[in-house]
Amino acid sequence: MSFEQMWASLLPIGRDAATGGYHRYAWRPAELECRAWFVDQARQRGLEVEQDRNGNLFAWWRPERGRPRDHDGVRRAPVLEGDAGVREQVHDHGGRRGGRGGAVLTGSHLDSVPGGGAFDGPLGVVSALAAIDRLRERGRTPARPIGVAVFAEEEGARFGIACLGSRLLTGAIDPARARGLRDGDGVTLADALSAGGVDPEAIGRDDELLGRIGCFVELHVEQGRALDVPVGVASAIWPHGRWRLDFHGEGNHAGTTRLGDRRDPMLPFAATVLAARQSAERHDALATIGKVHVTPGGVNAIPSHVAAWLDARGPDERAVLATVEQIERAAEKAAGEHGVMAAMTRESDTEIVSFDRALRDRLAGAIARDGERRPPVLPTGAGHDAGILAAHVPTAMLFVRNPTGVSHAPAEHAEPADCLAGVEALTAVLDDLACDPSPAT
Ligand code: HGY
Ligand code: MN
Ligand code: MN
Repeated sequence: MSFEQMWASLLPIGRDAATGGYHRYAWRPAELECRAWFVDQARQRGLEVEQDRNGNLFAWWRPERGRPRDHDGVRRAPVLEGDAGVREQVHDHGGRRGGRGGAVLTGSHLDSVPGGGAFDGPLGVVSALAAIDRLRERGRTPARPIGVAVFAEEEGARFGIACLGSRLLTGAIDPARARGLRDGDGVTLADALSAGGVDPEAIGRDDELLGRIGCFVELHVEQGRALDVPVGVASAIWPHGRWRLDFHGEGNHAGTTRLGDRRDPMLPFAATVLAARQSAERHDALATIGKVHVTPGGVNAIPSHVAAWLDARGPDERAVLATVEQIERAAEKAAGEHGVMAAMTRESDTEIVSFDRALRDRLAGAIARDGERRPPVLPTGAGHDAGILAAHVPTAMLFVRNPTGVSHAPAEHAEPADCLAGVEALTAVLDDLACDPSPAT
């Protein structure tokens, strides 16, 4: 199946016909269908499918048995070499042998935000499978395993923590805390995993699997308007996090409660939304409140409780924290003025990620060698599993141009020609990192 055919076959799954937005939530039917689609595609290619202890999927293309694992690179020394499980720093700067063992992992995720776009996640997975096809068409074979990953619950749209699958794999979240996470219907992650055939007691850091990964290269649609050529390389991910705000007031009748007698949590909530915007502007950061639950949610009832979720990000960690602190103070102040109790809890945070310099340069070199000009290098405000993996293995990202600049919404887009340029770039990268030097080069 070509890239276009794979893309077309995945496209209808979880799509809202009215809006064109996607609803693919971890372990829900649409996302399970996407996972089944991936397993089917992997098996059609004879790749070995593995589901790890944390519900992440991997499709492996392994070197043929009997092939030598090590070789002397003449023009293109591998970043990865040695026995799987040997983990050393990459210190390959431009052609000399760097020491590292393990597989070259690529891939991304198949879950979506509510009403999300088609490209965020799936583009990386479909491109990875298409890149393997291209390598095979060209008679290339891996000298070390190439893996395609589908990480679970990257968006955190169901259980609240973004990159949950990769956080569990790397030990970035306590498994007991993860098991207790609840979705909007009160279902725990433990129960959702059990229903999906994953033993919730077995989740958590997986050193054996991590030890098999030599490096990770995630291809992703660019999520702003920062790229004016088809393909770019990521330099960094901005620090970002999520906080929950709770405003507890007093439920009462909308028609009989005098204004002065009310303890309406909606009022400090509204003040906090405005404060978030002002605070972000003051600190050169970003702050968004995009999700709110009002209890009980009656038109003719003063709410008893408002829960809201704040997403804050920015190029500078201190600025992000200063933004959030100011929002918290504003929430407390506004709550006090209305007889409401306010509380803010941090749900997740991710420090600034600077991608591995040597691997990033290696990617740029491989793409340029392929006849393309050297790709631009750019940071992003969007989070990715690559950002979590980066603390454990050399990690890099490729971005594919997004002409609308829209993401997490139906208008998210990448032109077919740019998608194919992304596949070609990823093919060159995988060839460079994982295959023996070709006789022609
Ligand atoms: O929320 C994010 O930045 C990402 O798209 N998961
Ligand atoms: Mn996303
Ligand atoms: Mn994504």
